[in-house]
Amino acid sequence: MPIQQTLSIIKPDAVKQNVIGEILTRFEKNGLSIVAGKYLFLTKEQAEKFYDIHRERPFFTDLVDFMISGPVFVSVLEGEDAVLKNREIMGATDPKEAADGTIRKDFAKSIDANAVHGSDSHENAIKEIMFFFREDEIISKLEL
Ligand code: IDP
Ligand code: MG
Repeated sequence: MPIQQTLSIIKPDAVKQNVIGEILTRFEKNGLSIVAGKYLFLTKEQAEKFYDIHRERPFFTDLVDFMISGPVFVSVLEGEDAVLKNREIMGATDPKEAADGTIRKDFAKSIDANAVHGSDSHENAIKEIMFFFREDEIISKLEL
């Protein structure tokens, strides 16, 4: 499997629980490296644009309101098969269905407030990384 990068967002519910460090540790313990990161408060316009693919879904307004309810921690994770690996570490969208030991099982309260976002494909990972980071803000381990 190739070395990939993927975008992670620690959502406002997890930031409020003060578990940014615990969540980042799970990525690192599972072979992913944090190669870029920033703590920020999304604007409504940013949240709407980021979740544009869900614009027609009934939960879109709630999703945007939730994502701007507090600061988030956005990072780029790098490692072998990073997109899929991150999705495995995150667990299912609905924490009720998330496997034991996953982030969503341990930190998410509901399908709306589900602790983390992770890119769902290599193509979307590239788009999502570019949404938040300039090229010079990412320091790949491959370049060191
Ligand atoms: P994902 O975050 O696991 O990739 P998506 O289907 O891409 O899940 O949905 C994006 C986000 O929208 C979810 O993480 C969740 O916060 C929210 N969401 C998805 N489905 C529902 C729903 O049925 N009700 C409320 N919120 C939802
Ligand atoms: Mg998704």
